[in-house]
Amino acid sequence: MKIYDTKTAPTPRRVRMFLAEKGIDMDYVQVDIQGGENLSKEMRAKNPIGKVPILELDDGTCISESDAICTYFEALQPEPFLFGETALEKGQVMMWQRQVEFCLFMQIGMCFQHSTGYFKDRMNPVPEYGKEAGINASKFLSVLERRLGESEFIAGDKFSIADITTLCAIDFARVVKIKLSDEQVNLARWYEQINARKSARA
Ligand SMILES: N[C@@H](CCC(=O)N[C@@H](CS)C(=O)NCC(=O)O)C(=O)O
Repeated sequence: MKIYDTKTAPTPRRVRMFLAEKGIDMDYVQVDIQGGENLSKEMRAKNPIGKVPILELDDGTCISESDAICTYFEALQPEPFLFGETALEKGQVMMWQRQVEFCLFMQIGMCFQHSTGYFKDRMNPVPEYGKEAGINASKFLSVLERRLGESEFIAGDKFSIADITTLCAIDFARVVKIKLSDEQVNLARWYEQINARKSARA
């Protein structure tokens, strides 16, 4: 079993951190996405949309999409529960996970791609869209600031995949100069706590 990974990219980091939390060892194969290695015929045979991460099982079966890979490992080894344990926790984790993905992670990704032209060899950057996406991401940080004023973790009183996704998004946001503001004290408290976990170095 192995995972096609790119050490510098935010989405594969989510999976590395998730597996570190579970204590699952993995063989990681580095893919040069800036050089376009992910777009080769071989890689597209593993994931037709040419993105990392990709989990390849020993029989050659591939699972792409970071959430799908994490879901697979949660089913194989449920504890520690990172998608919630009870029905209520599962619902709340998934609710926050999706909101963080759509309103923060993806917005930061679009801001990066459209304002830096990093992938201009394979897409048409639209700088105005990049700017708008950055504004959207900053607005959602305010939502999280309020949330963390009433909750220890993003999805409730337990650490979950929603915290992993948020940490990876906020760290990557530095590349496009989106940072927590000095007033966001709840986010700062939460960040310090999550960033101190051993898995954050995975
Ligand atoms: N929804 C996918 C997103 C995967 C994704 O966008 N990966 C980026 C790295 S963070 C990538 O492979 N980019 C290469 C490219 O766009 O050519 C997931 O969660 O796995």
